[in-house]
Amino acid sequence: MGYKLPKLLYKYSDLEPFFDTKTMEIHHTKHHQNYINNTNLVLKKNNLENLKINKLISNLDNLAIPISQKIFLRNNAGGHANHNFFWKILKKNTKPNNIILNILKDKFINLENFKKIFEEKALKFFGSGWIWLIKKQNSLKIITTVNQDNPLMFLTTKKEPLGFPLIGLDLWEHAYYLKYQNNKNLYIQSFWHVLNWDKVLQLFLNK
Ligand code: MN3
Repeated sequence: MGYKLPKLLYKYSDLEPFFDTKTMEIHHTKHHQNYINNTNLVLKKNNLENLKINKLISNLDNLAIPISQKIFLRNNAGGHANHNFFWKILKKNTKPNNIILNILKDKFINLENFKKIFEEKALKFFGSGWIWLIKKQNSLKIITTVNQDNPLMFLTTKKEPLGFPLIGLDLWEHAYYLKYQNNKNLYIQSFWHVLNWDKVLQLFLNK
């Protein structure tokens, strides 16, 4: 019963020296696990069925639970969904292929410019949250979300997802503080070395 911490397809040390072993381990076994435990608590308390996590977070409005628990779920089920996604798009030494390069060219001129805009927006983002590359109706957009909000949530009055995530980067201090301390910029730069472009392409083609 309940959600379980997903197994990673790599070792905590596999993303060194960019994402360090200790941070990966604490991030996965403590932070992510905590979001899962909290989510399971609310589901159990309310006898809610175990929807796929992405389905749950896009369906929060319709749950018949008190608003305080809805907010708690938004933060914690959101945290589970976000980290679930994050681990899957991490891998060292992949490169964007021509399909990806062309997609990015359409919207951002070229890969370097895309990275620059993404980095600037991530650096400027204040507080805890995430930066994303999302796809919506075949158009790409870089957005940020606060706390553990996810682009699949219905965050506007439109009653639809903001878009489908292709890339997501955790901007919470717990994601980088052990290795990078206050140097958020270095952390953001390091992300390009561990971003799994093959997975990004797969997500783009599937959405
Ligand atoms: Mn995190």
